[in-house]
Amino acid sequence: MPLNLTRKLIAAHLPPQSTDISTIKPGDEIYITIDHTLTHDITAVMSYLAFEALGISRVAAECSVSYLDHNLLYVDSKTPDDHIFLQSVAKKYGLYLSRPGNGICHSVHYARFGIPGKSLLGTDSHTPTGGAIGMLAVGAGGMDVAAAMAGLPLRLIMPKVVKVELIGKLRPGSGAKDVILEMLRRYGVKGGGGRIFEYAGEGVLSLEVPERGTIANMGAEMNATTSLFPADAVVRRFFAAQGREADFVSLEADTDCAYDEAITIDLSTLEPLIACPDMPDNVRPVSEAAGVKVNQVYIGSCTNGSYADIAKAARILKGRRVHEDVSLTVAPATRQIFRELLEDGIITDLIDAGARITEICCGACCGIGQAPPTGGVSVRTSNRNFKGRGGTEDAKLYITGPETAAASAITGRITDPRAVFDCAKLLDIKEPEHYHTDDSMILPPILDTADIEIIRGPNIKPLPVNAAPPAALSVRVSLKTGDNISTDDITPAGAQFSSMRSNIPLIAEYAFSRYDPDFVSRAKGSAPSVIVGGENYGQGSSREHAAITPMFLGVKAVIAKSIARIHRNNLINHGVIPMFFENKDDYGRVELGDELEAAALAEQLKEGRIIFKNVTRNVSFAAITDLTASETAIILSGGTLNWIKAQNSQSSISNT
Ligand code: MIC
Ligand code: SF4
Repeated sequence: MPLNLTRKLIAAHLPPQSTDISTIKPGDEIYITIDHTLTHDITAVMSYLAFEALGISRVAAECSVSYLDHNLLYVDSKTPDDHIFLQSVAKKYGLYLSRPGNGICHSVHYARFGIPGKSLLGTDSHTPTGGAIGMLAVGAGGMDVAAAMAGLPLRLIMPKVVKVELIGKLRPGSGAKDVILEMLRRYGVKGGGGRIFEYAGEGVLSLEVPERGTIANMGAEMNATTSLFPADAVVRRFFAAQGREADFVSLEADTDCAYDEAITIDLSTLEPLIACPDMPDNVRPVSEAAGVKVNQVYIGSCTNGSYADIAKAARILKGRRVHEDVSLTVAPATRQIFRELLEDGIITDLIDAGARITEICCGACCGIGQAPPTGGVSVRTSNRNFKGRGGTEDAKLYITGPETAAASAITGRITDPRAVFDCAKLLDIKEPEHYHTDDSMILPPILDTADIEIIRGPNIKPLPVNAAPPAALSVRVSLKTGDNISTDDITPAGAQFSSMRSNIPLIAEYAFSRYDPDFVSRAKGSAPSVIVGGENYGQGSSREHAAITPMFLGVKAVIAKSIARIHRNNLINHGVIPMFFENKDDYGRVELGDELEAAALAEQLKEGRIIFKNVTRNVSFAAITDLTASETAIILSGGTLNWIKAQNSQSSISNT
């Protein structure tokens, strides 16, 4: 039977004795084996603490890389301490370590480690960037990645495979960012749920690997499981340019294969687009936002920090000056890209124009440095513009491509690049035919690790572990939210907070601090409690702190209209029950502070339907779960760590 590329990759990663791929339907629970893992500094510590707790002596995945790339702004000793810990962990357990300054995890991974056809699990929601080279790349929380490093397969709900047929060619001034912004315009921030977007069609051939990376990367903004491109002649060229042709594997969908859904985008109709505050799907043509006064422009991130992205911006800026009211910062995604830009004189053009070149890292993208001014407007080439994401609560973030960003930096207003530059003059800018390769900032795994000591700074506190849920639950509602609450709302981004990630008791003090500053005291005062959420609760990042900190504060369940994929899994991993209103109108019958009772919680969990009595209002409502049998077992054990340990002890008993 002819298979689409997604199904081919899934079939190749089904553990032995799995059902045949042809019988697997969307919505089925499947397991996939994981070849590569990646972690980064602000999610890694929890993940390696979980890995240590599993008691395994060496990572079991083919290739595991620990990247130090997000928080390089050492505001105090906490983050450098974390980095030393992570470097010692990498040595001890057989991982590669990409040192600070080598580049952003996703951009380095597909260039230096990725292999078409391999699976990749990363503690970051933008791990799907690897789909640019035909990897089956999925974002997850630290616990899932710890399990994958221990050699366990990933539990996944089989998504629908959507064929995204790209036809035509991008016009001058439009770019890959406009393709994914068009997807976001169509699907919205939750419309990709339960879907994998598989790109196909003649238009794909006109997109270079980093452009595909931009598109695959921001599938995360639609809550998609992942996005995938074929490993075709373009990918082969990229591998040759990286000096890695031997790692290239050609991969395409079979002719006449079937898809669950299909859409078409005619690239030649796309004009420059921009996502307006405060959601990535608030997409408009740049011309509609034109004229808004701009204080800050940031060009970089794992989304648009490639050689060609920055070279295009530089060409628009060449011989001109950044507007006096604008701070323009540029951060190439990797050291390799930075070096190419230096060698080609592009960095010179940028600094001549008045750009500030910042460190090679995530930085500004997640509010670690370069916060906009009070009430300011920041135009960014990154991927998320949630409220507060840039580090300033009331700033307005606009997300767009490098051409619009550069044009806006010059005029000081949001500007369609075609209004100030003949964009046909950008068409010759391509990725280098040969990149300078130097992996000296990647420390390879070592074999003899017996004497390696793990160095733990004072900020690294143990990973809290939940207990099994009680038979009956009596709780208060400690928070009621609206729709599209992001993990940035739950666990704020930014330099100060990111440095607290290894210390749950400390970072828990700031849970929801930007959204509702009274949440922590309320949760502590009313523990145990539940959170009531709207649609798409927990969208955005993979940070499991957004599940662990409420759990630490006594939150037993989240009852929402819907919950974003990675966050749902993180809640399960930490024993917090994700539930949904059976009747969405019941959301209106539960208010902050209400007292709820679920008299038969543990029993009803097994049936997936829990009856709550709202004691305060004297009404009852039903909450349902979508837990699979194994997820229910995990919840009943109090989380994944307890569950794996219980499985291990059972199997060692049956093995003896
Ligand atoms: C992000 O882009 O939001 C981050 C920071 O990379 C996160 C990871 C995290 O919050 O720790 C992500 O995308 O998962
Ligand atoms: Fe880093 Fe931003 Fe990419 Fe997240 S989205 S990995 S913070 S550059």
